Amino acid sequence: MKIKSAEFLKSCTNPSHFPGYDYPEFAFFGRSNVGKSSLLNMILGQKDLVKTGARPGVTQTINFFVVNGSRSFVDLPGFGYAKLPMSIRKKLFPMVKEYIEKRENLKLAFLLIDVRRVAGDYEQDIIELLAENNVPVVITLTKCDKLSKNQRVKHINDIQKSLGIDRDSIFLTSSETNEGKKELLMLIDEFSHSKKQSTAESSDT
Ligand SMILES: Nc1nc2c(ncn2[C@@H]2O[C@H](COP(=O)(O)OP(=O)(O)OP(=O)(O)O)[C@@H](O)[C@H]2O)c(=O)[nH]1
Ligand SMILES: [Mg+2]
Repeated sequence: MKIKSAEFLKSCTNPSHFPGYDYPEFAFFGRSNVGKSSLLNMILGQKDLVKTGARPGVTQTINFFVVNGSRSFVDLPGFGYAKLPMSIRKKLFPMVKEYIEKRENLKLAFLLIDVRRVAGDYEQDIIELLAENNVPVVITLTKCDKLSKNQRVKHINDIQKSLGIDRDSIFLTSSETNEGKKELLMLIDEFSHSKKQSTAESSDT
């Protein structure tokens, strides 16, 4: 997929305000400060279309972007960061949960994990919610520029173990070096035409 245009559409906190279009939608999940907004800018080839910041909790609304007039990309707020005030964390989880439950056009979720961390309860909760709603998920490791090639191997192993998944389900990225951009855009292409399994179908298998 080649990015020809990318526009910010709107910020929402309430599902009644979500856009009504049925463009294939791609959403970015992950703890605060993991690099969701930066990865979106990287994929879209923009410097600062999406607001980023060094302090956790920059994104506190669900932000919709229309790409090439035919795809929807969504920047979600992160939570699960101990430094965020409890009042904010309490508000953000139900918002993200509702988003997952309501978006019929959500084709693929990118779950971002800082390559230097391991997966914990936060990631398990998101994976569970996505599975319950039949949304496929790709594990996307961020900030890979921070580690040498050798250091990465150990970290990737640890993340794989903490999630109990195989290496093929993990993608490496860096918003600093554009690593992983081509691969993620290929995935987006592939999933743009996928049909969501109904709950009845998935319980048969
Ligand atoms: N070195 C490096 N820094 C990164 C990368 N991605 C993000 N950062 C930095 O990490 C910080 C957080 O990035 P954001 O993109 O705002 O993170 P976020 O996940 O959107 O955070 P919230 O909106 O608070 O949930 C910023 O200071 C970024 O510059 C990366 O690939 N490499
Ligand atoms: Mg953000």
